[in-house]
Amino acid sequence: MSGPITSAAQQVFTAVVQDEKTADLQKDILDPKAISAKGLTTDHGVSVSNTDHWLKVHDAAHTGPSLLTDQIGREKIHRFDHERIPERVVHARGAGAHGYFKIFNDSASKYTHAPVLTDTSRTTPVFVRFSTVQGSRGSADTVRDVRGFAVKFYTQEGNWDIVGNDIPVFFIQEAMKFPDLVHAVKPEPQNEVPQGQSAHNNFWDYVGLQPESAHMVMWVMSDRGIPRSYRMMQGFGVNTYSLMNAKGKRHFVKFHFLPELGVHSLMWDEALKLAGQDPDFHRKDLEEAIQTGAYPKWKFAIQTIAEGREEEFDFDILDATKIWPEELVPLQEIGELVLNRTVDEYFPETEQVAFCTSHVVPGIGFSDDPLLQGRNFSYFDTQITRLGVNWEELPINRPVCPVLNHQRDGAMRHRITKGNINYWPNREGVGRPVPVAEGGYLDPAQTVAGIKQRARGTKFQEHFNQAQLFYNSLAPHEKAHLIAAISFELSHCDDSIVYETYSRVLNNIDFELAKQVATNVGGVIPDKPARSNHGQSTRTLSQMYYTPKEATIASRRIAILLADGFDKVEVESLRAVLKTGQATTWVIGPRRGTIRANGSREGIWAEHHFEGQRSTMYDALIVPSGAAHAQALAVNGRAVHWVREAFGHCKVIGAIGEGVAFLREAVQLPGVQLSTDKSSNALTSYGVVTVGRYNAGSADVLKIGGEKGFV
Ligand code: HDE
Repeated sequence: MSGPITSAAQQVFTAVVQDEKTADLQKDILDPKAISAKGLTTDHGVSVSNTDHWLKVHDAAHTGPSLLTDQIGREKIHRFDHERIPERVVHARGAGAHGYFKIFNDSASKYTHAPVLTDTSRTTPVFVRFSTVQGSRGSADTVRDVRGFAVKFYTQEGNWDIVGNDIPVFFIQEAMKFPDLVHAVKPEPQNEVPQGQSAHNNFWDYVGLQPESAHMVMWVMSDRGIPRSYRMMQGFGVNTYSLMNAKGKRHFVKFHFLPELGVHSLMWDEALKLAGQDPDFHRKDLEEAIQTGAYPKWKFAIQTIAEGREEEFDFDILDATKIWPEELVPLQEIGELVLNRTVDEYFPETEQVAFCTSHVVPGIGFSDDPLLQGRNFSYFDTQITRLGVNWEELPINRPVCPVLNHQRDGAMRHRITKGNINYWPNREGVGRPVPVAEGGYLDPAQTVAGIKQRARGTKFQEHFNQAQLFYNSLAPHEKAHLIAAISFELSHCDDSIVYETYSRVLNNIDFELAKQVATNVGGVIPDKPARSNHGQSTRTLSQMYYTPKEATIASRRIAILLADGFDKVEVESLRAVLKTGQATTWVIGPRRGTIRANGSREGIWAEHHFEGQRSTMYDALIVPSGAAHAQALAVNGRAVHWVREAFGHCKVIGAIGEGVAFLREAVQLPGVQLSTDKSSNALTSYGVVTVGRYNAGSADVLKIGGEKGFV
């Protein structure tokens, strides 16, 4: 899907990336073209004259044995043998990009003295990695799963990592359960099946026996589990952190990222097809948006609770299976995150980037959230297995501020530290600890008392209130999708204990939900609710709440279906208008090549043929006018299927002139009456916009009308 970067886009791109981290990375960037005069060398820099023939004993007629003595051949093969490193035990598949973070005002100084959150003159470079959780590095992007949303802020006070997800809660309350959860969701041990899916016995067995997962299961089975794009997801820090202001006052805090484009999802049928048609759909989508200059953007917001007020809620504010409802704790939008540069090379950047929840900067701290406490141990440790103990020296991970300490040696040490001092205290005062008053990190003094025991607080015992709150807050079509999703998953479980147990769990959330799922999957159909539904809802949980107020086509992929005999002037002006709105257009035709315009030998180049790319890869499609073109489309089964499938996935469909007749007569969309009345909006809720002959001045007819998800 991604084309070459245009020179104009490249210029914008070079103009905006002169930040400290980009400058820092330049030290390690090799441009092979710039030094190509040197030619090929071994790893120790010696010029190589031949890399294709192993040194061997042979004469003109016979190929003899290869000689171990060939140091060049050996190096090439040995080096290759060691190209792989362990993939992440979770979140193995990901995509990353560079960008920046800026705050709008200094309102957060009430809560924190961290300049990254208070100094309006700063632009902090960031690296963000999005990921799926269950699948391995080569799995598909559009599977149903949680998405990782990990942000590394390269601040002047050191690196700060928010290692978050696109869902605000988690499956478990306690870090120690994590290995069980991950074993249960990952492919089963006996046959390593299934890949990239939670639809199997072990996952549903585990969550059925862990009622604290109920809330999170609702989120993953909702449309949030199949985002349209990484750029259209919320991001959440999930855990409860803390902020400390200049006076030493502490607040508990949750971190949020809100996408400028709103929250949008695929439809399940689309996600399933995309997993085969384009397994890199999200990865390429991120790259394409940045390269066309439609930079992904999020508002950054915090929720804060003053220390001392933590007991005022009917849930424990340290419990990661609970949200802090926004009616109780409003969001405060304080900054903006923008991604404006793709990586130069995947492995050294996206694969080697390593996040740690324990990476905070002065003014930001932790809480006793038991999940967070465990995570603070885990991340550093896992990076040692993946990358070695000196992983923080790797270019993508090293801070932009100076690093000085007496940690030394270890495999792959890069830095060379001068002098004879590698300990503290020392007679020369080298590498002295920094007093808190001068910016040293402060661990606040806290009174801690209690009985040493393996337990969790009382409010941690309640698991269904917020699962109900979430379910009640969904729009009817979102509920229908959720029921279909759980039914899909439980249908893939062939152990009756598993699907029967889970239908019982669902009855603690909602009676109708439990009945419908149990009916679909052959579970235990309840005759009465296991627990009454409290009936409460909150509008910020439905993803419909995040639809942008102003409809936008920015970064949307619009297909133009053409066959020979179309109206060239119309299509060219159409493309120009869509480009102004920052959408990308793609001509799809009966062949890759020039599609001839009406009455002309000239035409327009089709980037793909109908078979090569499917409607699933586009957000909208347009059928322009032209009698011969419309007739040719009408007799092409694949073209007709293209439109029908797009309709089934609630895509916006535009048609002009004879294109309308093609829709009406050949495609025959079920239940839809086509209108050529441009002023009529009646059909937009079906995802269909029909227009009369295209008027070059009016782009409004092409607005993305039907919100995906309405059926
Ligand atoms: Fe992670 N998690 N996690 N996790 N997690 C990892 O670290 C872990 C949890 C999240 O793009 C690992 O570098 C434990 C919650 C993301 O590189 C590992 C627990 C949330 C990423 C690890 C959790 C996350 C990871 C594997 C329970 C959302 C990918 C590789 C206590 C807030 C970051 C790695 C990237 C990765 C441990 C739970 C998000 C093993 C022990 C909750 C986005 O350290």
